[in-house]
Amino acid sequence: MRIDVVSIFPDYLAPLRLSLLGRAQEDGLLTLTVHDLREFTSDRHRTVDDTPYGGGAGMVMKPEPWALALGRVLAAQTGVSDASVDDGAAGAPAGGARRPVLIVPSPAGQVFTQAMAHELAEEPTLAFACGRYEGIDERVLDWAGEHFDVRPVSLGDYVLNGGEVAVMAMVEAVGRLLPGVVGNPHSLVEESHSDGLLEYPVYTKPASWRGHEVPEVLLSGNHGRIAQWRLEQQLRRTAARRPELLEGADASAYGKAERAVLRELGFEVADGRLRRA
Ligand code: JEB
Repeated sequence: MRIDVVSIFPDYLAPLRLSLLGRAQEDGLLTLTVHDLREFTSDRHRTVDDTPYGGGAGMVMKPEPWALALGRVLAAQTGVSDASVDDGAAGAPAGGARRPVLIVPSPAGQVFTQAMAHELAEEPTLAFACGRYEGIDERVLDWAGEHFDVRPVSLGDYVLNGGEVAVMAMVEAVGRLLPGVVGNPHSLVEESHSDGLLEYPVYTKPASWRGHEVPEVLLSGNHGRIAQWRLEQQLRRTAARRPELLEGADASAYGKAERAVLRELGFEVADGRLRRA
């Protein structure tokens, strides 16, 4: 996969060169290019912001540097010439090719999920536009929609100072789903959110530590009992921390023991789905 990120703080994205994703880049599984938006300005002060039309607090990112930067990204990702993007001559991609996805982090976007990460991991290229200040002039998104499949996406319902931290999270979530990036593909399916439940607690040696014991069942070697206990822990945690995840969940795989636990937690099974009792 090829990923291009545009930001006024390219160094912010430097940690994406470390660890698992750093290895993925060395192995040629991922090509990550970070572009400095200020390189696409032409005034002496390398200006990327201006005052908002209609008034109000803060500054807004100017459209011109964004068009040049995203034109460069589009050229790099699709091979169309930079100039044809610039003058509006480039229409939909020829031969029915999909438009490249452009993700625009925004507190007003659709909330990023694991399902979205899986969808994005299927794309040949991804572009990310990191805004700052009060955000990017909306016309940039309108114009970009002529060339990209534009997706305004939020990391969650809290306020960040810009898109960079959101991009770090999204690139990590997508990158680790690429074939060969995570050593053991089994560890991908067992985690949180693949079955709609939170993860079960995990333990390692020593079996007794500062008066806290590893649950006896995990030392038993009885894999049936262990699987049963882990599912029960998942249900208890999910009910306590994220009860909204249980409502409507598929309960067709739950047996007598799970149903008893769920009943205790205030849920029951109806038509193969969970609902509040
Ligand atoms: C993303 C951004 C800003 C109002 C207040 C602050 C560009 N979950 C998220 N919270 N905030 C952002 C986000 C995501 N994804 C986010 C991009 C920008 C915040 N700001 C600051 C803009 N409008 C500027």
